[in-house]
Amino acid sequence: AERVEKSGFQFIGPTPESIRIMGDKVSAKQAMIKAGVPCVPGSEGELPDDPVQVRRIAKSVGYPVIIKAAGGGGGRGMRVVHTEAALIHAVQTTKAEAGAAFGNPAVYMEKFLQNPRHIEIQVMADQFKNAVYLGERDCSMQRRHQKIIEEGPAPGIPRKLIDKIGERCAAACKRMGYRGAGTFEFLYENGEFYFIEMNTRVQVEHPVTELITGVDIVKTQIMVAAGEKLPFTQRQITVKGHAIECRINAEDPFNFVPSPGRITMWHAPGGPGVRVDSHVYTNYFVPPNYDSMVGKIIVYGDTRDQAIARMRTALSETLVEGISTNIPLHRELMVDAKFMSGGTNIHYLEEWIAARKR
Ligand code: MV4
Repeated sequence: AERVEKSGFQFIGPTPESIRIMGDKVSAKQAMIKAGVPCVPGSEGELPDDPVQVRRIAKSVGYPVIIKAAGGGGGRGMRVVHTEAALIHAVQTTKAEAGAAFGNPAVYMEKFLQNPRHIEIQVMADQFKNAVYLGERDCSMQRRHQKIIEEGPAPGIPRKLIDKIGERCAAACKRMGYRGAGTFEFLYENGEFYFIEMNTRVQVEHPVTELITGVDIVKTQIMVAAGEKLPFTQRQITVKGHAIECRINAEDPFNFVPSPGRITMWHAPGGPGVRVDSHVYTNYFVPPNYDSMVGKIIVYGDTRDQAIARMRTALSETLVEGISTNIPLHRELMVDAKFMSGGTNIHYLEEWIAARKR
């Protein structure tokens, strides 16, 4: 679904109008400010051409700042600036790259948050202005903007705060007439949420939310796309238990080089609270020209500790022969003390890999 939507071919999903608004990060942010969704402090719109004004905005926001392409997203078209001396060159370079890459040279500025977590809120809406939020996912465990582990609920974040932000997200959906499944991405630092962008699609990590809410997101997406009403209200939604997803990639677990080829043996794990989403079977050929994800193992537990225990067992039961996968990486992370405590930030995995001993 993600590849289909990113290709620009609309199959089942939100209206082209909401996809257009959210595809431009400047207009997305302006819509969120109007709807009362908290955003990262910054330029509140496209940066002007006048260097004097750009310097003034950066000074009032405070360094470090980040310059982002309006047409970017997912980590493309961004540049961090630490000093006024580097500012104007960085803005010009980011604009030139954005024009070439996205066909839109517009850029905006935000305060650069140094150690945030990546927390996202799942929403669903119908064409009758009903909208609900389905709790949150913590997607901080990523490498080079590729998520590898997602979980929900987010460890250590008060439910009352999630509810407050979730209500704002649902209200924003109603205001803009959003339909379908959507995700509001936030950075979370020092107890505060800051909206960064919205994804107008069903995402890879949606099973985490399906397990902790009991909502079938794909079924509901198809229902609302066909013009039906949302089959539940906000009051009927509760978050219960804990879910963790490990993305299984066909790649070397140490140097991350892709490992396409024939899978000579595939055995998926099972048992209570274990779900596997994959298209793979014994003798399946992993093609070399697509992304390397070959499946997802998702576990549910009454508590986070039980979910982790189930994931360890599930990973140990999984057999993949003929190619390399990142399962050894996941097995190490599931016994890592910092992961087990919960609440690691977006830099943790890359720092952990750099310090990892083989
Ligand atoms: C940021 C940020 C710090 N401060 N914005 C990267 C992907 C894109 N969705 C937004 N990104 C970031 N925006 C401000 N104002 C740090 C990142 C970022 C990041 C965000 C989420 C998950 C992983 C990340 C890895 C590096 C940088």
